[in-house]
Amino acid sequence: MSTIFSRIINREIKADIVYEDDDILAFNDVNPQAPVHVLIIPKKEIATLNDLTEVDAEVVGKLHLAAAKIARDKGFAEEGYRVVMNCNEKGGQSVYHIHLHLMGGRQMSWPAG
Ligand code: DGP
Repeated sequence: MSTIFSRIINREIKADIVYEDDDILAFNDVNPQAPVHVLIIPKKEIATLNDLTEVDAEVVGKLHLAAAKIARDKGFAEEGYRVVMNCNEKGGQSVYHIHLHLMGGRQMSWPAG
């Protein structure tokens, strides 16, 4: 089932896009939890981490490569940052189109809440 992220991919809803290629899109989170908080998503609709199959391996790798590139471009790759993907209700997922959160620009704590 399509989510609001498909509407962002299709430019039906505005987002502050920071990176795009044929397979993925990255845009600023509407409710940032860090000075930089970017969501990196595949253009393919995949609801949760549980729905990934072998054919998705490359695009999942590309999500992480994009995270590192954006961190470098924004200047905090060396000091450090966090990437996280929430899965289902207890994992804190609210939009059912997989997305990597990239957060940087502040000290992260552990364990995550
Ligand atoms: P998660 O809880 O892991 O499913 O994260 C979903 C994130 O998506 C949350 O941090 C807020 C963000 N978000 C939800 N709707 C929109 C939207 O319409 N635009 C943008 N830019 N971000 C959104």
